[in-house]
Amino acid sequence: MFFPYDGVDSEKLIQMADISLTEAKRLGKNQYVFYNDDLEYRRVRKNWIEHHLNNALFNNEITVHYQPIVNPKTKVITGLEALARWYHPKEGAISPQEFIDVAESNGLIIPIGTYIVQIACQDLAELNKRGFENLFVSINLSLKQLKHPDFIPTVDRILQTYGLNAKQIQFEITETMTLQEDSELIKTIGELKNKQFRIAIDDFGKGFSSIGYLKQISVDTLKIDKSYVFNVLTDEKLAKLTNAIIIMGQLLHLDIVIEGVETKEHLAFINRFSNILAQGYYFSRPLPLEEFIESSINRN
Ligand code: G
Ligand code: MN
Repeated sequence: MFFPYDGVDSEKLIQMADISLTEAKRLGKNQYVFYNDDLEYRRVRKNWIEHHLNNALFNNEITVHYQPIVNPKTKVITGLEALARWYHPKEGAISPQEFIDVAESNGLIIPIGTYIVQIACQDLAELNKRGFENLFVSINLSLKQLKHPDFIPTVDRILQTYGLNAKQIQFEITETMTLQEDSELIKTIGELKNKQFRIAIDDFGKGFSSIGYLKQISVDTLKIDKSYVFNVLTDEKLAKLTNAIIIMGQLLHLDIVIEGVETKEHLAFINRFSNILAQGYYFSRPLPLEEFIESSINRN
């Protein structure tokens, strides 16, 4: 960035330099990045989010929607992924990728994460009461949340409040969480397993550490990253890799969920495999609880 064209106050200039540096790092080694309009837009947006996130939680602007996880052949729903949504009365929808990132960096992920677990459990109890007794709810966790010493006691307390069984709850952790040599984290995941919670690896195959994960922790489910199904129709190598991941997962007796199934063609591809689960817009978008209940009642 250039003084004085991009800004005159030092705080803003430092922030711009920081954003340019982050962008350069994102692009790879030995890069430089000039500050530009796109980065400026992101800076302003990030500041806005930081400023409004705290109130969002207290004003109930953050809600939880549910996306069905289905057997793609029979369309039977086995579970629901709980997904956070933020709708600001003036600004409209703010995507979870945007606000979860900010929440991770300023610590708000702890109260937001607890809130999501609480709502998901409350809704699961409601589902059980209304006859959906065999579903599980799958909840995304952030590394910070999982590392917080109060995480397990908080989850225990919420479970007790709603009289739920841990078997109906799955926690999704992503492979970007570095487990390497983090024995504390591995212990926490082991403790969750002992308490009968299900553990899923989310976005499996997106990063570099997937197999390492399977060596270190015991999990129940692999959720194959959306980028696989998006490209299997045109990329033969990726199709074979997908096949290999499914075989590996099944050898390990894991549930396999194919994420991002959007079209009939995607469905035809995944229907070549047996005993897998799938999730994506083809089956359903994430829905508010009541809409999910209504649509399932109408379907039957
Ligand atoms: O990282 P994770 O797999 O938890 O991300 C889930 C996100 O993916 C949610 O925000 C959800 O709305 C989105 N999503 C769910 N199904 C589809 C799909 O079929 N296509 C695309 N592009 N996104 C999806
Ligand atoms: Mn997920």
